[in-house]
Amino acid sequence: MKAFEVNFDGLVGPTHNYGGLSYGNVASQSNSQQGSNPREAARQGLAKMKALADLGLQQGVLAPQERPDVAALRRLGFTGNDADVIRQAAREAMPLLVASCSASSMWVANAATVSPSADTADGRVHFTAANLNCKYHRSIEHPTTSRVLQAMFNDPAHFAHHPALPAVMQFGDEGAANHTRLCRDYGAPGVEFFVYGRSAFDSRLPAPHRYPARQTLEASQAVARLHGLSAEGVVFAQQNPAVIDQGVFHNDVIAVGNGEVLFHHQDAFLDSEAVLAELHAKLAAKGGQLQAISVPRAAVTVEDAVRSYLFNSQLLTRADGSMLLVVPEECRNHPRVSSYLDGLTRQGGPITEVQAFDLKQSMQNGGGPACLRLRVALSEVELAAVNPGVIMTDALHATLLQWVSRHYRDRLTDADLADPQLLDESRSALDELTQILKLGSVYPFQRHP
Ligand code: SUG
Repeated sequence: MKAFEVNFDGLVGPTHNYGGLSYGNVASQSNSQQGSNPREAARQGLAKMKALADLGLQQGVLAPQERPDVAALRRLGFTGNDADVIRQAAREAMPLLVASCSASSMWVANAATVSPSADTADGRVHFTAANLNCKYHRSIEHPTTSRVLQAMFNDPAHFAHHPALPAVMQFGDEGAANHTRLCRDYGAPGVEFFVYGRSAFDSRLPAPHRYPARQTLEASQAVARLHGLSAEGVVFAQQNPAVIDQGVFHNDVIAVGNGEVLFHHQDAFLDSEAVLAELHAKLAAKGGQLQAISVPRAAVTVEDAVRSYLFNSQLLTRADGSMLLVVPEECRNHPRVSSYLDGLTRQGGPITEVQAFDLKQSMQNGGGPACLRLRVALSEVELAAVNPGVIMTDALHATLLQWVSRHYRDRLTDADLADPQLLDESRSALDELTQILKLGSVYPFQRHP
Protein backbone atom coordinates (compact mmCIF):
# COMPACT_ATOMS: atom_id res chain seq x y z
CA MET A 1 0.00 0.00 0.00
CA LYS A 2 1.15 3.53 -0.73
CA ALA A 3 2.59 5.42 2.26
CA PHE A 4 3.65 9.00 2.86
CA GLU A 5 5.55 11.11 5.29
CA VAL A 6 3.23 13.90 6.38
CA ASN A 7 4.81 16.97 7.93
CA PHE A 8 2.56 18.65 10.49
CA ASP A 9 3.91 22.13 11.13
CA GLY A 10 3.31 24.05 14.33
CA LEU A 11 1.37 27.24 13.75
CA VAL A 12 3.03 30.07 15.67
CA GLY A 13 0.77 31.36 18.45
CA PRO A 14 -0.25 35.01 19.00
CA THR A 15 2.06 35.47 22.04
CA HIS A 16 5.35 34.57 20.31
CA ASN A 17 8.10 36.39 22.23
CA TYR A 18 11.74 36.20 23.21
CA GLY A 19 11.80 35.23 26.87
CA GLY A 20 15.37 33.93 27.16
CA LEU A 21 13.85 30.82 28.71
CA SER A 22 16.03 28.00 27.39
CA TYR A 23 19.38 27.71 29.11
CA GLY A 24 21.65 25.70 26.77
CA ASN A 25 19.88 27.02 23.65
CA VAL A 26 22.24 29.73 22.43
CA ALA A 27 19.72 31.64 20.26
CA SER A 28 17.08 31.76 23.01
CA GLN A 29 19.61 33.11 25.47
CA SER A 30 21.17 35.68 23.18
CA ASN A 31 17.89 37.17 21.90
CA SER A 32 16.27 37.45 25.31
CA GLN A 33 14.01 40.52 25.76
CA GLN A 34 14.09 41.55 22.10
CA GLY A 35 10.78 42.74 20.70
CA SER A 36 9.06 40.00 18.68
CA ASN A 37 6.66 40.06 15.73
CA PRO A 38 4.07 37.27 16.14
CA ARG A 39 2.31 38.15 12.86
CA GLU A 40 5.53 37.88 10.88
CA ALA A 41 6.45 34.66 12.71
CA ALA A 42 3.13 33.03 11.81
CA ARG A 43 3.40 34.20 8.18
CA GLN A 44 6.93 32.82 7.86
CA GLY A 45 5.75 29.43 9.10
CA LEU A 46 2.73 29.42 6.80
CA ALA A 47 4.90 30.32 3.81
CA LYS A 48 7.03 27.23 4.42
CA MET A 49 3.95 25.00 4.77
CA LYS A 50 2.48 26.37 1.54
CA ALA A 51 5.72 26.01 -0.41
CA LEU A 52 6.10 22.36 0.60
CA ALA A 53 2.44 21.58 -0.10
CA ASP A 54 2.89 23.21 -3.54
CA LEU A 55 5.74 20.77 -4.22
CA GLY A 56 3.21 17.97 -3.87
CA LEU A 57 4.38 16.94 -0.39
CA GLN A 58 1.83 16.00 2.27
CA GLN A 59 1.50 18.89 4.70
CA GLY A 60 -0.61 19.42 7.80
CA VAL A 61 -0.89 21.98 10.57
CA LEU A 62 -0.76 21.65 14.35
CA ALA A 63 -2.56 24.26 16.43
CA PRO A 64 -0.80 26.49 18.98
CA GLN A 65 -1.68 26.54 22.69
CA GLU A 66 -3.63 28.84 24.95
CA ARG A 67 -1.24 31.50 26.28
CA PRO A 68 -0.83 33.08 28.74
CA ASP A 69 -1.55 29.84 30.57
CA VAL A 70 -3.63 31.27 33.40
CA ALA A 71 -4.32 27.82 34.86
CA ALA A 72 -0.57 27.22 35.17
CA LEU A 73 -0.22 30.57 36.99
CA ARG A 74 -3.06 29.60 39.34
CA ARG A 75 -1.23 26.36 40.15
CA LEU A 76 1.66 28.56 41.28
CA GLY A 77 -0.55 30.46 43.71
CA PHE A 78 -1.77 33.52 41.78
CA THR A 79 -5.44 34.20 42.45
CA GLY A 80 -8.48 36.30 41.48
CA ASN A 81 -10.07 36.57 38.08
CA ASP A 82 -7.94 35.98 34.98
CA ALA A 83 -6.90 39.64 34.69
CA ASP A 84 -5.95 39.70 38.41
CA VAL A 85 -3.81 36.58 37.97
CA ILE A 86 -1.91 38.19 35.08
CA ARG A 87 -1.44 41.52 36.84
CA GLN A 88 -0.28 39.88 40.07
CA ALA A 89 2.18 37.65 38.22
CA ALA A 90 3.51 40.68 36.28
CA ARG A 91 4.02 42.57 39.55
CA GLU A 92 5.51 39.80 41.65
CA ALA A 93 7.07 37.25 39.32
CA MET A 94 7.57 38.53 35.78
CA PRO A 95 9.71 35.50 34.73
CA LEU A 96 6.76 33.22 35.52
CA LEU A 97 4.39 35.36 33.49
CA VAL A 98 6.85 35.34 30.57
CA ALA A 99 7.12 31.53 30.80
CA SER A 100 3.33 31.20 30.88
CA CYS A 101 3.14 33.31 27.68
CA SER A 102 5.70 31.36 25.65
CA ALA A 103 4.54 30.25 22.21
CA SER A 104 7.06 27.39 22.41
CA SER A 105 4.48 24.81 21.35
CA MET A 106 5.24 25.97 17.77
CA TRP A 107 8.28 23.66 17.85
CA VAL A 108 6.21 20.57 17.34
CA ALA A 109 9.21 18.30 16.77
CA ASN A 110 9.05 18.35 20.57
CA ALA A 111 5.34 17.65 20.80
CA ALA A 112 5.57 13.86 20.69
CA THR A 113 7.44 10.80 19.47
CA VAL A 114 5.61 9.02 16.67
CA SER A 115 6.05 5.43 15.48
CA PRO A 116 4.40 4.41 12.21
CA SER A 117 2.21 1.33 12.04
CA ALA A 118 4.81 -0.66 10.06
CA ASP A 119 7.06 -0.67 13.16
CA THR A 120 4.60 -1.29 16.00
CA ALA A 121 3.40 -4.59 17.50
CA ASP A 122 -0.31 -3.81 17.12
CA GLY A 123 -0.07 -2.27 13.63
CA ARG A 124 -1.30 1.16 14.76
CA VAL A 125 0.47 4.52 14.63
CA HIS A 126 1.64 5.32 18.18
CA PHE A 127 2.07 8.78 19.71
CA THR A 128 3.65 9.61 23.07
CA ALA A 129 3.37 13.26 24.07
CA ALA A 130 6.71 14.61 25.32
CA ASN A 131 6.89 15.75 28.95
CA LEU A 132 9.51 18.43 28.10
CA ASN A 133 10.29 18.56 31.79
CA CYS A 134 13.71 20.17 31.43
CA LYS A 135 12.20 23.66 31.02
CA TYR A 136 9.23 24.92 32.99
CA HIS A 137 7.70 26.84 30.06
CA ARG A 138 7.72 23.67 27.95
CA SER A 139 6.64 21.29 30.70
CA ILE A 140 3.15 22.85 30.64
CA GLU A 141 2.58 21.94 26.98
CA HIS A 142 1.83 18.22 27.07
CA PRO A 143 -1.78 18.08 28.36
CA THR A 144 -3.02 20.32 25.53
CA THR A 145 -0.65 18.64 23.05
CA SER A 146 -2.32 15.32 23.88
CA ARG A 147 -5.79 16.74 23.33
CA VAL A 148 -4.81 18.35 20.02
CA LEU A 149 -3.16 15.15 18.74
CA GLN A 150 -6.20 13.14 19.79
CA ALA A 151 -8.45 15.56 17.88
CA MET A 152 -6.27 15.23 14.77
CA PHE A 153 -5.72 11.47 14.89
CA ASN A 154 -8.98 10.37 16.45
CA ASP A 155 -9.63 6.92 15.04
CA PRO A 156 -8.61 4.26 17.61
CA ALA A 157 -8.52 1.61 14.89
CA HIS A 158 -5.45 3.35 13.46
CA PHE A 159 -4.03 5.62 16.15
CA ALA A 160 -2.87 4.94 19.74
CA HIS A 161 -2.10 7.81 22.10
CA HIS A 162 0.06 7.59 25.22
CA PRO A 163 0.20 10.33 27.84
CA ALA A 164 3.55 11.95 28.58
CA LEU A 165 6.03 9.98 30.70
CA PRO A 166 6.29 10.85 34.40
CA ALA A 167 7.63 14.40 34.47
CA VAL A 168 10.75 13.83 36.54
CA MET A 169 14.43 14.15 35.65
CA GLN A 170 14.88 10.40 35.11
CA PHE A 171 12.37 10.45 32.24
CA GLY A 172 13.23 13.75 30.54
CA ASP A 173 11.66 13.38 27.08
CA GLU A 174 11.90 15.87 24.20
CA GLY A 175 9.90 13.91 21.64
CA ALA A 176 10.80 13.59 17.97
CA ALA A 177 13.69 16.09 18.23
CA ASN A 178 15.72 13.14 19.52
CA HIS A 179 14.19 10.48 17.28
CA THR A 180 14.68 9.71 13.59
CA ARG A 181 13.37 6.84 11.53
CA LEU A 182 15.33 5.18 8.76
CA CYS A 183 13.53 2.97 6.27
CA ARG A 184 13.56 1.61 2.73
CA ASP A 185 10.26 3.32 2.14
CA TYR A 186 7.72 4.91 4.47
CA GLY A 187 5.34 1.97 4.46
CA ALA A 188 8.04 -0.65 5.14
CA PRO A 189 9.27 -1.59 8.63
CA GLY A 190 12.10 0.74 9.60
CA VAL A 191 14.72 1.35 12.25
CA GLU A 192 13.81 3.91 14.89
CA PHE A 193 16.87 5.79 16.04
CA PHE A 194 16.64 7.24 19.55
CA VAL A 195 19.40 9.64 20.63
CA TYR A 196 19.70 10.45 24.32
CA GLY A 197 21.85 12.95 26.18
CA ARG A 198 22.40 11.08 29.42
CA SER A 199 21.33 8.10 31.47
CA ALA A 200 19.44 8.62 34.72
CA PHE A 201 20.55 5.30 36.19
CA ASP A 202 23.91 4.46 34.62
CA SER A 203 26.41 6.85 36.13
CA ARG A 204 29.27 5.38 34.07
CA LEU A 205 27.97 7.15 30.96
CA PRO A 206 29.52 10.58 30.40
CA ALA A 207 27.34 13.68 30.68
CA PRO A 208 27.77 17.30 29.57
CA HIS A 209 29.33 19.73 32.08
CA ARG A 210 27.98 23.07 31.01
CA TYR A 211 24.49 22.66 29.63
CA PRO A 212 21.72 20.19 30.51
CA ALA A 213 21.18 16.98 28.59
CA ARG A 214 17.42 17.02 28.17
CA GLN A 215 16.69 13.49 26.91
CA THR A 216 17.41 10.39 29.00
CA LEU A 217 18.06 6.86 27.77
CA GLU A 218 15.36 5.63 30.15
CA ALA A 219 12.76 7.92 28.56
CA SER A 220 13.68 6.72 25.05
CA GLN A 221 13.47 3.08 26.18
CA ALA A 222 10.07 3.67 27.77
CA VAL A 223 8.72 5.23 24.56
CA ALA A 224 10.02 2.27 22.51
CA ARG A 225 8.27 -0.14 24.92
CA LEU A 226 5.00 1.81 24.87
CA HIS A 227 5.02 1.82 21.07
CA GLY A 228 5.62 -1.93 20.87
CA LEU A 229 8.87 -1.62 18.89
CA SER A 230 11.03 -4.72 18.52
CA ALA A 231 14.70 -4.87 19.54
CA GLU A 232 15.63 -5.43 15.87
CA GLY A 233 13.82 -2.21 14.96
CA VAL A 234 15.49 0.22 17.36
CA VAL A 235 18.91 1.75 17.95
CA PHE A 236 19.67 3.78 21.08
CA ALA A 237 22.70 6.06 20.81
CA GLN A 238 24.26 8.61 23.09
CA GLN A 239 24.70 12.13 21.86
CA ASN A 240 28.23 13.46 22.20
CA PRO A 241 28.17 15.42 25.53
CA ALA A 242 30.78 17.82 24.13
CA VAL A 243 28.34 19.07 21.47
CA ILE A 244 25.57 19.57 24.03
CA ASP A 245 28.03 21.84 25.83
CA GLN A 246 28.40 23.82 22.60
CA GLY A 247 24.66 24.46 22.30
CA VAL A 248 23.34 21.30 20.63
CA PHE A 249 20.41 20.96 23.00
CA HIS A 250 18.54 18.47 20.79
CA ASN A 251 19.90 15.85 18.41
CA ASP A 252 18.01 17.51 15.54
CA VAL A 253 20.44 20.42 15.80
CA ILE A 254 23.24 18.09 14.60
CA ALA A 255 21.61 15.27 12.59
CA VAL A 256 18.60 14.56 10.40
CA GLY A 257 17.49 11.30 8.81
CA ASN A 258 15.06 10.41 6.04
CA GLY A 259 14.55 7.20 4.12
CA GLU A 260 17.92 5.47 4.03
CA VAL A 261 19.89 8.69 4.51
CA LEU A 262 21.39 9.95 7.76
CA PHE A 263 22.85 13.45 7.36
CA HIS A 264 24.90 14.20 10.44
CA HIS A 265 27.93 16.00 11.79
CA GLN A 266 31.07 13.97 12.42
CA ASP A 267 30.89 14.83 16.14
CA ALA A 268 27.18 14.20 16.68
CA PHE A 269 27.38 10.86 18.50
CA LEU A 270 29.55 9.54 21.28
CA ASP A 271 30.68 6.46 19.41
CA SER A 272 29.89 7.19 15.78
CA GLU A 273 31.49 4.09 14.32
CA ALA A 274 29.52 1.67 16.50
CA VAL A 275 26.30 3.67 16.07
CA LEU A 276 26.57 3.70 12.27
CA ALA A 277 27.48 0.00 12.18
CA GLU A 278 24.37 -0.90 14.23
CA LEU A 279 22.13 1.30 12.06
CA HIS A 280 23.63 -0.22 8.94
CA ALA A 281 23.09 -3.81 10.13
CA LYS A 282 19.55 -3.28 11.42
CA LEU A 283 18.44 -1.38 8.33
CA ALA A 284 20.00 -4.03 6.08
CA ALA A 285 17.97 -6.69 7.93
CA LYS A 286 14.87 -4.72 6.86
CA GLY A 287 15.97 -4.56 3.26
CA GLY A 288 17.44 -1.05 3.40
CA GLN A 289 20.89 0.33 2.68
CA LEU A 290 22.13 3.03 5.07
CA GLN A 291 23.60 6.07 3.36
CA ALA A 292 25.37 8.11 6.01
CA ILE A 293 26.51 11.59 4.99
CA SER A 294 28.97 12.54 7.69
CA VAL A 295 29.92 16.22 7.57
CA PRO A 296 33.54 16.63 8.65
CA ARG A 297 34.44 19.24 11.23
CA ALA A 298 37.09 20.48 8.79
CA ALA A 299 34.26 21.65 6.52
CA VAL A 300 31.65 22.69 9.10
CA THR A 301 32.47 23.12 12.79
CA VAL A 302 29.96 22.39 15.56
CA GLU A 303 29.84 26.13 16.14
CA ASP A 304 28.99 26.68 12.45
CA ALA A 305 26.23 24.08 12.79
CA VAL A 306 24.78 25.77 15.88
CA ARG A 307 24.92 29.23 14.27
CA SER A 308 23.51 28.24 10.88
CA TYR A 309 21.23 25.35 11.95
CA LEU A 310 22.46 23.36 8.94
CA PHE A 311 21.26 20.07 10.43
CA ASN A 312 17.96 21.45 11.69
CA SER A 313 16.80 20.99 8.16
CA GLN A 314 14.03 18.97 6.60
CA LEU A 315 15.23 16.16 4.40
CA LEU A 316 12.32 15.41 2.09
CA THR A 317 11.78 12.76 -0.58
CA ARG A 318 10.23 14.03 -3.79
CA ALA A 319 8.07 12.02 -6.14
CA ASP A 320 11.09 11.04 -8.29
CA GLY A 321 12.94 9.67 -5.22
CA SER A 322 15.50 12.48 -5.07
CA MET A 323 15.89 14.41 -1.83
CA LEU A 324 15.40 18.08 -1.07
CA LEU A 325 17.06 19.71 1.92
CA VAL A 326 15.02 22.56 3.41
CA VAL A 327 17.34 24.83 5.39
CA PRO A 328 16.95 28.14 7.20
CA GLU A 329 18.21 31.23 5.37
CA GLU A 330 20.94 31.52 8.01
CA CYS A 331 22.75 28.68 6.17
CA ARG A 332 23.01 30.83 3.05
CA ASN A 333 24.27 33.77 5.09
CA HIS A 334 27.07 31.63 6.50
CA PRO A 335 29.84 31.43 3.85
CA ARG A 336 31.38 28.11 5.00
CA VAL A 337 28.03 26.37 5.36
CA SER A 338 26.74 27.80 2.10
CA SER A 339 29.74 26.54 0.17
CA TYR A 340 29.42 23.14 1.85
CA LEU A 341 25.81 22.99 0.62
CA ASP A 342 26.84 23.89 -2.92
CA GLY A 343 29.32 21.01 -2.86
CA LEU A 344 26.76 18.62 -1.37
CA THR A 345 24.31 18.94 -4.26
CA ARG A 346 27.13 18.57 -6.81
CA GLN A 347 28.40 15.31 -5.27
CA GLY A 348 25.92 13.10 -7.10
CA GLY A 349 24.53 11.84 -3.77
CA PRO A 350 20.89 11.53 -2.72
CA ILE A 351 20.47 15.23 -1.85
CA THR A 352 20.03 17.04 -5.14
CA GLU A 353 18.54 20.36 -4.10
CA VAL A 354 18.64 22.83 -1.23
CA GLN A 355 15.91 25.38 -0.55
CA ALA A 356 16.32 28.12 2.04
CA PHE A 357 13.43 29.68 3.98
CA ASP A 358 13.20 32.85 6.03
CA LEU A 359 12.18 31.64 9.49
CA LYS A 360 14.01 34.35 11.40
CA GLN A 361 11.30 34.92 14.03
CA SER A 362 11.47 31.27 15.09
CA MET A 363 15.22 30.92 14.53
CA GLN A 364 15.90 33.69 17.05
CA ASN A 365 14.51 31.34 19.68
CA GLY A 366 16.49 28.36 18.39
CA GLY A 367 13.79 26.82 16.19
CA GLY A 368 14.62 25.98 12.57
CA PRO A 369 12.67 24.13 9.85
CA ALA A 370 13.00 20.73 11.56
CA CYS A 371 11.85 22.04 14.94
CA LEU A 372 8.70 23.41 13.36
CA ARG A 373 7.43 20.08 12.07
CA LEU A 374 6.27 16.74 13.43
CA ARG A 375 6.68 13.90 10.98
CA VAL A 376 4.03 11.21 10.78
CA ALA A 377 4.47 8.39 8.27
CA LEU A 378 1.03 7.17 7.22
CA SER A 379 -0.43 4.67 4.81
CA GLU A 380 -3.11 5.85 2.40
CA VAL A 381 -5.83 4.40 4.63
CA GLU A 382 -4.40 6.04 7.76
CA LEU A 383 -4.07 9.38 5.99
CA ALA A 384 -7.75 9.15 5.07
CA ALA A 385 -8.52 8.66 8.80
CA VAL A 386 -6.78 11.92 9.82
CA ASN A 387 -9.08 14.84 10.66
CA PRO A 388 -9.25 16.54 7.22
CA GLY A 389 -9.48 19.98 8.86
CA VAL A 390 -5.74 19.96 9.60
CA ILE A 391 -4.49 19.07 6.10
CA MET A 392 -2.98 22.02 4.25
CA THR A 393 -4.78 23.15 1.11
CA ASP A 394 -4.75 26.43 -0.83
CA ALA A 395 -8.04 27.31 0.83
CA LEU A 396 -6.82 26.54 4.36
CA HIS A 397 -3.64 28.50 3.73
CA ALA A 398 -5.62 31.54 2.60
CA THR A 399 -8.00 31.25 5.56
CA LEU A 400 -5.14 30.99 8.05
CA LEU A 401 -3.36 34.02 6.53
CA GLN A 402 -6.53 36.08 6.93
CA TRP A 403 -7.00 34.75 10.46
CA VAL A 404 -3.43 35.80 11.36
CA SER A 405 -3.96 39.27 9.86
CA ARG A 406 -7.10 39.75 11.92
CA HIS A 407 -5.82 38.49 15.27
CA TYR A 408 -2.03 38.86 15.55
CA ARG A 409 -0.01 41.85 16.69
CA ASP A 410 3.10 42.89 14.81
CA ARG A 411 5.06 43.76 17.92
CA LEU A 412 5.19 42.28 21.39
CA THR A 413 7.27 43.29 24.40
CA ASP A 414 7.19 42.33 28.09
CA ALA A 415 4.78 45.20 28.80
CA ASP A 416 2.29 43.68 26.36
CA LEU A 417 2.49 40.29 28.05
CA ALA A 418 1.37 41.97 31.29
CA ASP A 419 -1.74 43.36 29.57
CA PRO A 420 -4.79 41.10 30.19
CA GLN A 421 -6.14 42.27 26.82
CA LEU A 422 -3.59 39.95 25.16
CA LEU A 423 -5.25 36.96 26.84
CA ASP A 424 -8.66 37.95 25.46
CA GLU A 425 -7.22 38.46 21.98
CA SER A 426 -5.43 35.15 22.09
CA ARG A 427 -8.51 33.26 23.26
CA SER A 428 -10.78 34.70 20.61
CA ALA A 429 -8.19 33.86 17.95
CA LEU A 430 -7.89 30.27 19.18
CA ASP A 431 -11.62 29.82 19.52
CA GLU A 432 -11.98 30.69 15.85
CA LEU A 433 -9.01 28.49 14.95
CA THR A 434 -10.58 25.38 16.46
CA GLN A 435 -13.52 25.95 14.14
CA ILE A 436 -11.27 26.47 11.11
CA LEU A 437 -9.29 23.29 11.87
CA LYS A 438 -12.38 21.38 13.13
CA LEU A 439 -10.68 20.38 16.36
CA GLY A 440 -13.57 20.73 18.81
CA SER A 441 -12.89 22.10 22.31
CA VAL A 442 -9.23 21.39 23.00
CA TYR A 443 -8.27 24.45 25.05
CA PRO A 444 -8.77 24.83 28.81
CA PHE A 445 -10.80 28.06 28.31
CA GLN A 446 -13.20 26.14 26.05
CA ARG A 447 -13.55 23.26 28.45
CA HIS A 448 -13.84 25.18 31.75
CA PRO A 449 -15.01 28.63 30.70
O1 SUG B 1 12.95 24.06 23.61
N1 SUG B 1 13.11 27.36 22.40
C1 SUG B 1 12.88 25.95 22.17
C2 SUG B 1 13.41 25.59 20.81
C3 SUG B 1 13.01 24.18 20.42
C4 SUG B 1 13.69 23.71 19.22
N2 SUG B 1 13.22 22.42 18.86
C5 SUG B 1 13.96 21.46 18.28
N3 SUG B 1 15.26 21.52 18.22
N4 SUG B 1 13.35 20.42 17.85
C6 SUG B 1 13.53 25.10 23.24
O2 SUG B 1 14.63 25.47 23.69
C7 SUG B 1 12.86 29.45 23.62
C8 SUG B 1 11.74 30.25 24.22
C9 SUG B 1 12.18 31.58 24.70
O3 SUG B 1 13.32 31.74 25.14
O4 SUG B 1 11.34 32.53 24.69
C10 SUG B 1 12.51 27.99 23.43
O5 SUG B 1 11.72 27.44 24.16
